Amino acid sequence: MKKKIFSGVQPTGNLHLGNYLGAIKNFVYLNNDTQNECIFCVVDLHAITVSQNPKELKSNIHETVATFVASGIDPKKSIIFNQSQVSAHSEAAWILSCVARMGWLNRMTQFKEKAGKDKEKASIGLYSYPVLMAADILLYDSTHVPVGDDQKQHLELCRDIAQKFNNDYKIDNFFIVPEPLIKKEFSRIMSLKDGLKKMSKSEVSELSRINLTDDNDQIINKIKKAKTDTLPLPSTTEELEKRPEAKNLIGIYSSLTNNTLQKSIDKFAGKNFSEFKEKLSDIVVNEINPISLKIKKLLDDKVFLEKILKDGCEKADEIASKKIKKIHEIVGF
Ligand code: AQP
Repeated sequence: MKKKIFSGVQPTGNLHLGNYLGAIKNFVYLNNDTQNECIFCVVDLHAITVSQNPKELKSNIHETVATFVASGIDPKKSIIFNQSQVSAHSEAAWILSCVARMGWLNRMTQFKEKAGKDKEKASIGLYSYPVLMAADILLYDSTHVPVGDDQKQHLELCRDIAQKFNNDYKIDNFFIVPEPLIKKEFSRIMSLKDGLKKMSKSEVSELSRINLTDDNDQIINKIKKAKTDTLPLPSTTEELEKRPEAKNLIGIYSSLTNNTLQKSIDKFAGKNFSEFKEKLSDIVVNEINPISLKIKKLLDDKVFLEKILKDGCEKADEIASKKIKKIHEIVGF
């Protein structure tokens, strides 16, 4: 049985090392396996759950497609499209929002984090975001969803929605209950300025993240300025656990070198951060520089990027419109 893979990335600019290591690198790996049918979506409907500048949104959509391709996703093997161009997503989201329960959504920690103290002023879209995410996934009978650790709770909600719909309408397996694909280690990359906060596109400080469009000097400078403690690097995982900034940097190193955490600890135990940071900079530059150069080149060819989206939309629409038609029949429209 072929695995049906679906995942999305918001075109909110500043795609970073966290998005790459938590999600996009895994997309590339899945794209390269001929046993998989992959769909990678630029989730622009999700992006407008917080205010966006329309001109920037358009260019961020292009940047996200360019990042997918520059990282190694082949648009001939995988479907790449933007969500707003396939109307079944919005339609299915409404129907599924009549299946999802308020109590389930009230538990979503990402809404609490993003809405902050002023929940009353958050958009309804930000609150119901996970229902749209469920629609995205379920429309394509996706069996597996590669995401970073921060999306785990939303995926559990998607599974609950699929099961409740199947039960309510008494149709076994109409919606496939998808499995998360979350890497065991290094699935949450943290801010370079605070090892307890996730690396994020919307963080104001540029020094908190390594953008995939950063040049070599920017990367080296950001790693040099990354927060650390004053002790030498630890020699055990127990000690590392208590030092979030060191854990994050060692985690990034391990992820990029395909090493276990233990191997990286053994390599740098007792060394000072300046020596380690030099090695880390080399590894990050080595991985990100070719991607950064390709992104810039692809962004000069908007016609090519638009063609990828147009072709992808046609393929995605063909699948999604069949599914939404069946959903209409099931609910009695
Ligand atoms: N820090 C992270 N570590 C590991 N994985 C991450 N992802 C995001 N941040 C990290 C994963 O990247 C994929 C795309 O994320 P997204 O852009 O759709 O949404 P997000 O999780 O809201 O990303 P950000 O950077 O935190 O954006 P803002 O600041 O706009 O909210 C997802 O698979 C996600 O898990």
